[in-house]
Amino acid sequence: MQLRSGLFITLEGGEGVGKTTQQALLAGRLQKEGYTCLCTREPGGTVLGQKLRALLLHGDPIEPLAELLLYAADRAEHVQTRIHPALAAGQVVVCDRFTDSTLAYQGYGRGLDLNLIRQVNQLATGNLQPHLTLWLDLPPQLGLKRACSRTTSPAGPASLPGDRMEQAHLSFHQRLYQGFQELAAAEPQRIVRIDAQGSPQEVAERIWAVVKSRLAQG
Ligand code: T5A
Repeated sequence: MQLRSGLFITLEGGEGVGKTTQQALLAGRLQKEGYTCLCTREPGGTVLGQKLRALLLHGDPIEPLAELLLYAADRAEHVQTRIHPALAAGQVVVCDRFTDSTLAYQGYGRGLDLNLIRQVNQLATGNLQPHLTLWLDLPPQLGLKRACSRTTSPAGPASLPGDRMEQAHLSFHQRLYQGFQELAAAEPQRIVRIDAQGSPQEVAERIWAVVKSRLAQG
């Protein structure tokens, strides 16, 4: 099934809230209903983006402004080469993180000016905004616990060290959690809060109820 101008859905939230898991479940559901779906992510949705992702998450420390601009470079390439073409072809784009992550992490988390970030976001996206943003709401302690369990082998020791953001202090994660709360309150038409507690299937049902209703609006 093709939509006239595509549908752009983003998944947002803190570390380990279940975005990747829910992206796969949502894509499966959409495909079952006959929609063509592009699953992508930021950072790292393009060849250039994969190189930037390695620098951003596993490279040497980066100054906050430089970090902001690298996320913007990843996004500009991603929007132009993947997201716009998929939307133009009438597909549903399901993107794991987008501009709200920059406001939450670089703004509320790192302390960069929110208006500056909005300007950089506008430049990088050419003003493209998601039609629907699903904010997976999970207290930061629970999300970090889930993220840690993913990088820890059953035998005990972590098989991979957490990335730069996962290693940040809990107060950083609490600030960005507050950021997502404020962003959702400011744009209730676009950003829908999803309770991310419960089993993956339970969360997927909550998400599907919202997406189904958005699809019904055409
Ligand atoms: N970033 C990104 C910025 O700072 N600025 C920006 O502008 C952008 C775009 C990206 C990092 O970049 C930063 C933010 C991030 O730190 P990432 O790896 O893409 O890094 O993002 P993460 O949030 O770190 O992704 P995670 O993989 O850690 O978390 P997810 O995708 O939210 O969670 P998921 O699905 O991988 O699940 C984590 C674990 O929990 C289990 C899963 O099986 C997995 O083990 N799980 C559940 N367990 C119990 N109940 C459920 N309902 C569960 N759902 C999943």
